Amino acid sequence: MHHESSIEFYKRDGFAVVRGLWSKAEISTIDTEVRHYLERKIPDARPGDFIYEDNPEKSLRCAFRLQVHSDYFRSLMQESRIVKLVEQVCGGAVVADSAMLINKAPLSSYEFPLHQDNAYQFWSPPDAVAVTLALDESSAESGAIVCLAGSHTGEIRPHRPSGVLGASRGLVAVPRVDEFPEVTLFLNPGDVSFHHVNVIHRTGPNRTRHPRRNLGFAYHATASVRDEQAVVDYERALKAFLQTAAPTRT
Ligand SMILES: O=C(O)CCC(=O)C(=O)O
Repeated sequence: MHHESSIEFYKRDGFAVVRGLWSKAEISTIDTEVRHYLERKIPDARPGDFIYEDNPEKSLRCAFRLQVHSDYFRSLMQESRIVKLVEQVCGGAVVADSAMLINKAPLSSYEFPLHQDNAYQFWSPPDAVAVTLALDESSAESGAIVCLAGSHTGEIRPHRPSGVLGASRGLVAVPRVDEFPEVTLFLNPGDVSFHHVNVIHRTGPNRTRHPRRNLGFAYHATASVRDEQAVVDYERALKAFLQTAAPTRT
């Protein structure tokens, strides 16, 4: 594996992919842990920790804050394989913040519109990274992440509430097509992608008959600070949105 070239790629484009960081056997263990997590009752779950599709099956869309509810996923988020890579791209020590599961159920139509993660994470300087560990195949048909190459070097652009449950904010104005090339992050189970918190990205619908599940982990450099007031304001707005819009599972 050529991690050095991934790091160069990340610095230039704002994202990179590392193939086969987890083996097939390890992914099968993680898969079992995900299933157990979703079957078990989480007594202290907060509204918004689980987001469901508004379909008859009420399929899972996102599970947030896995690190709070599960020792297993907290350890996975802190695994040295990922942390070392993140430290290399951030150029120093990092803190692991959160773990989530993002599911695109078979034939689910929801899209995450173009956005920058730092529009709701508020890190300054923006030395923070989102890591995606693929549990299933990500393709253009299954709703892979699409990044705009080089967009991480710009500022955070104006965002507005997206109306999409699980993907709270989207860009107000779509960048011109010639501004940044679009790159689809094709992933196989066990592959990892990492993207800068300022990189503009989106995901499409899943047009396949198979689930497309990713684990997402967030990290920030120890030297970065978060605008805590902005976080509080954002979370208040998000809570209000979830109360009006979120389908519940009975
Ligand atoms: O679908 C995914 O795995 C990633 C979605 C996304 O854009 C994000 O979490 O910021």
